[in-house]
Amino acid sequence: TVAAQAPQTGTKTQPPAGGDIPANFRLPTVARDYIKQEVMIPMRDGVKLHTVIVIPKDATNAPIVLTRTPYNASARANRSDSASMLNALPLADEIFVKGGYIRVYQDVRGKYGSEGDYVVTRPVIGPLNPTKVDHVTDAYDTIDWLVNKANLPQSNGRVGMIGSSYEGFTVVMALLAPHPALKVAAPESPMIDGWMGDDWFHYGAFRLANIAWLGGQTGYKSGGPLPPTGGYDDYDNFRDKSAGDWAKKSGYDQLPYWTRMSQHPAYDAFWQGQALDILLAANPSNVPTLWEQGLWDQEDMYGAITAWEALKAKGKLGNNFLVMGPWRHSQVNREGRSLGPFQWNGDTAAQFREQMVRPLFDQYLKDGAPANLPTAAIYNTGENHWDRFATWPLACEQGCAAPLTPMYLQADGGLALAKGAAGGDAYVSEPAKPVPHLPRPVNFNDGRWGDWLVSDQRPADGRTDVMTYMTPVLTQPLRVSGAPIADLYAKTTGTDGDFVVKIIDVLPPNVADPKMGGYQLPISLDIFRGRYRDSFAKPSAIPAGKVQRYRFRLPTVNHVFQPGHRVMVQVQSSLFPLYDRNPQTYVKNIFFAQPGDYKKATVTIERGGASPSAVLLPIVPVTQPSN
Ligand code: PG9
Repeated sequence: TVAAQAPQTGTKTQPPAGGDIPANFRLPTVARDYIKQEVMIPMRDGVKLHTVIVIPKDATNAPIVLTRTPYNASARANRSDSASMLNALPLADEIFVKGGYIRVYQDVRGKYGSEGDYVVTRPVIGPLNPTKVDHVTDAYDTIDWLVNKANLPQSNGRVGMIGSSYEGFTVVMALLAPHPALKVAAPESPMIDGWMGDDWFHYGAFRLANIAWLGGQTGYKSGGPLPPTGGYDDYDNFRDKSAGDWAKKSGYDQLPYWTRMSQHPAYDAFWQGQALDILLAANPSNVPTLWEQGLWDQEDMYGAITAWEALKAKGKLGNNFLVMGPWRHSQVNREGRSLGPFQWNGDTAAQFREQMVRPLFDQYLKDGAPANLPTAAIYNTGENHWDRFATWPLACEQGCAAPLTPMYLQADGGLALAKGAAGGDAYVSEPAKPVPHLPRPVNFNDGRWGDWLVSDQRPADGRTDVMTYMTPVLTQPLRVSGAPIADLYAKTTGTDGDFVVKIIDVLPPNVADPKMGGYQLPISLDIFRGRYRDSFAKPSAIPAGKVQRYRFRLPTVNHVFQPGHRVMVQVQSSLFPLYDRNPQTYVKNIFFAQPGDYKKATVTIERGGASPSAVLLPIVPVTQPSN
């Protein structure tokens, strides 16, 4: 045994009576450089909305930046419990903190701290919303309260709005009848049309990847667990049942929005009445607006560019600016140096915030210098730099300096500008073995969702149910700047079917990073549900065995294929589990297809002759004047 040493005189060696936890432990107070107020702002119907206001300590005459969110305003305004406003607010707020702005986050009605009823992407007042309130009125009433000096004496009475995705949707809603104090807006990848190409469907194909969101968002006022999915591999979890069966098993028959959505699988009045590009074009605002969208936005790939184009058609380019960067969904508010294995020229997201958002907000909220934004700033993903455009797109079907150029599918997997001989390529599309959108096991939460749109397409290339067409090795650079169109002629032995078209940049076999040699980088891809080939509102069965045309627009690109690369097109009939499986038998509502409806079909992609399947590319000379 070791004998205990005698303690030195004057040192405490024994715990105090009561143990080591003092009765009252108080942390030293550190002076915060901001004031945080949590207030309940009354709306016109008496409902009060929970609002977090973060004010720089000595602010006077400061502009306000507002975000309206379904994702917990308190948490959004509290990245960390820091005494520094810079650290307390999200990274993307750095520009506003440095600029001395007042930052406001508000819970939308019915979520987290706000009173009232929550309605998913609540439509504007009218046939789809019988109440007297919507996000237009809630934004208006909130801004009215914020600019009242009696409520917020530190403000200069001017407000900007910013937000991504759902938070971008609430920005756009505010623009439909803006409060006079709303001086500038930045909708970032806003949800504009849930059916055409944003969160819920793409051209009628349902996005299973978002189904869990609905459980988390509408199962609870303040968040809660998502429905159990079964095993790890979502490919298996969703393969043996329809979306409707999955939803039923997950308790979704208790969720009113699921019921509404699943009763409206087509582009009927329910979706048309919510299409914000149409509502904006009918009532364009004069608020300077910066529309942002990622070129590889895996969630809201449709909204910003479509809304901007609708406003352009209304002659409103004077106050509407477009920015598209090399980003996944909402990456614009984080770091933007890379996406998947692709490295960009610096932190492109910080460049957006510091060189585009901040100058525009400073101009209109602080009388700063003119921001001098171009009509469109679009990252050139092949040459790795920003391009500034006085007009956009550079090529399109009608009304652009250049038309679209067909690149035809050819025999033996060829792809060329000249139309080839008539023929066809057949494959069996088997609903029991759909083409995975990522190599299995694919779990929606495995960390690959954000980058999946730049994932290597080689695992699909070579499958017997994926048709691959490719140009020879390019000897000259090839520039595409605009929105390509997929123009397929195909027949199927089924009575319904999906068509996925991908435009791919194939890297040379030998590149500086050897493992990137031969990488198949998708630059634009989408899915189209065949039943909507003649009408999005009124689907119809595909006549089995008869050639039909499937023509649909693909996401916008600004890309240069470099010499040594090849252009590839892949065509397939499923993209699962991201999109639900098409039973390939015409049924009234695919959400509720029965197991016996899912049938194999032989699909033939026609080439040349009277059925010249092609992708129509916005090809333009490599150097283009930019501003
Ligand atoms: N993309 C998400 C979403 C928006 C609107 C409806 C449903 C989902 C989001 O990131 O907010």
